[in-house]
Amino acid sequence: MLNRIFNIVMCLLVVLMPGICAQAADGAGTKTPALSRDQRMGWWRDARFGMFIHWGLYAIPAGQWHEQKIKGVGEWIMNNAHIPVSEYEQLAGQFNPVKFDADRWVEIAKNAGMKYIVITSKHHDGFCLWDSKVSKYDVIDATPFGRDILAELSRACKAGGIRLCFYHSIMDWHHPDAQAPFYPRYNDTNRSNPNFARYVEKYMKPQLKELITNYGPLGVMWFDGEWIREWTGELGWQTYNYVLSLQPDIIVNNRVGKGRKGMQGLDKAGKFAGDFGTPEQQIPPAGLGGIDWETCMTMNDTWGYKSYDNNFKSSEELIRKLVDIAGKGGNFLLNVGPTAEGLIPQPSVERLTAMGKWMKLNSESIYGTTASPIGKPGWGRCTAKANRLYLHVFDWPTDGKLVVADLNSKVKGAYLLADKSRTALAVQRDSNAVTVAVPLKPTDEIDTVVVLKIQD
Ligand code: FHN
Repeated sequence: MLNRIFNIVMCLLVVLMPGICAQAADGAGTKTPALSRDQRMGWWRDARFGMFIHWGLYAIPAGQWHEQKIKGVGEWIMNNAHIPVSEYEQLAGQFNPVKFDADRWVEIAKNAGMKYIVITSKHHDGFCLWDSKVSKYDVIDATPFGRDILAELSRACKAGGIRLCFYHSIMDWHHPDAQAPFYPRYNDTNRSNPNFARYVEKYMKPQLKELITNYGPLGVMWFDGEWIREWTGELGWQTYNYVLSLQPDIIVNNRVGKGRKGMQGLDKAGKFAGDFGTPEQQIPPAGLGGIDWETCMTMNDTWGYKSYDNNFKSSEELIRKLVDIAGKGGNFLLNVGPTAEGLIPQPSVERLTAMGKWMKLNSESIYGTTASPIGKPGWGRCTAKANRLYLHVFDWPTDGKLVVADLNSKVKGAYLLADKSRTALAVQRDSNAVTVAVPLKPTDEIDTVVVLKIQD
C-alpha cells in the first residue's frame, strides 16, 4: 500500500515538475526553464534546414498599391504605401486562397530536405492566419476563405513528420492598443487608443496561448518586431517564461528580447535573450561561437510575395549557403512567400527541388553535423559528425589531389559520399596536411562531398 502511495506521489511530481522548475529564479531575476537548453535544442541542432513562410493579406497587393510599384519588401506595403488601417483591413474581404494545400506545402519542404516550417501566424500588419478568439481580424471571421490555415498546416505537418513553428510579430499595426502614436504612417488616429500593457495582457498573451495549446506542440516560437519603443527587455523575459510555461520543451528565438546587437542576440544588459540568434539576410563570417544561431534569408528580395520580384538566387548559391551555414554551426531558414491564391511561387519550388536533389545524396553531411574543425578550406567548406569529416568541394582540383591542410587527426579512409559502393580513395599524410586522391571530375559541380573517416 505504502509503495503504491509512493508511486502515485512520484508520478504526480514528474507531471508537475516542469511547472515547478519553470518558476525557479536565476541570479538575474529571470526564470530557469524546466528543461535545459541542450535538451530543448536537440532536434533543432540536428535539423539544420527549415522553411520560412511569410503569408498574409500583403500577398494580395503583391507589391503594388493603386497601380504603383511600392519599394521595399512586400509584407511592409501597409507601412511603405502609408495605407490607413481602415483601408488595408478591407483586403481581408478579398483573401480567398483557394489553391492553398497544406499537404503540398509540407511536401515541398520535405522534398527539399527541410525539417521544420516557421509560418507567420501574425505579421506586423496584425492579420491572423488562425481562428483567434480575441480577434475578428482573422482568417475565419474576416475572409471569404473561412478555413483555419494554421490548423490545416498543423495537421499536415504532423502527418508529414515536419516540426511546425510560428513566427509572431510583437509589433502590431492594426490593434488599436498597439498602434504607436509616434509612428503614424498607417494610423487612423480615430481608431488608435494606445495602451501597450493592455495589448500584451489581453491580446498578445492570449493569442500565444491559443497558438501553443491549440496548434502545438510547436518546435519554435519565433518572435519579431521587438524593436518598438514599448517593448522592453523585462517584457521579453516575461514572455519567454510565459511561452515555456505553456510548453516546456519549446524553443524561442532571441527577438523575444530587446536589441539584436549585431548578430549576437544580446539584450541591453548584455545577456543573451532567447535560445538562438537570428542573423537576417547574412551569414556570420565565422559563425557565432558558443551561441546557437539560424540565418533567415529570402530567395529573392522580399519575404512576402511581390509579383514582380524576380531577383532569385540560383540553386547553386542556395545549396552553397546551406553548406556554408552548416560548416559554421548554424541553421538555414529559407523563405518562401506564397501567392494570394495559396501557391508557393514556381521559381521557389524549382530551387527547393534542386536543393532536395542534392540533399537526397548528401544530407548525411548536413543533418546533425557541427561546425568545421578546420576552418574554411580554400576549395570549399567542411562539416563534422562523430568520426567523419565531410569535405564539401566547391572548386574541384584539376590535378586529382584534394589537399586538406591543418588536419592532425589520424585519417582511416576516404570515399565520395554520393558513391554508394564506397570505393576507397587513397589518402596520403604529409606532416599536418592530408592529400586525398580524387577522380579528375566531380560528381556534382555545385558541391561534391568527400568523406574522411577519422580515428576516434
Ligand atoms: O520586418 C520584418 C520583415 O518583414 C521580416 O519578417 C523579417 C524576417 O526575419 N524580419 C523583420 C525585420 O527584422
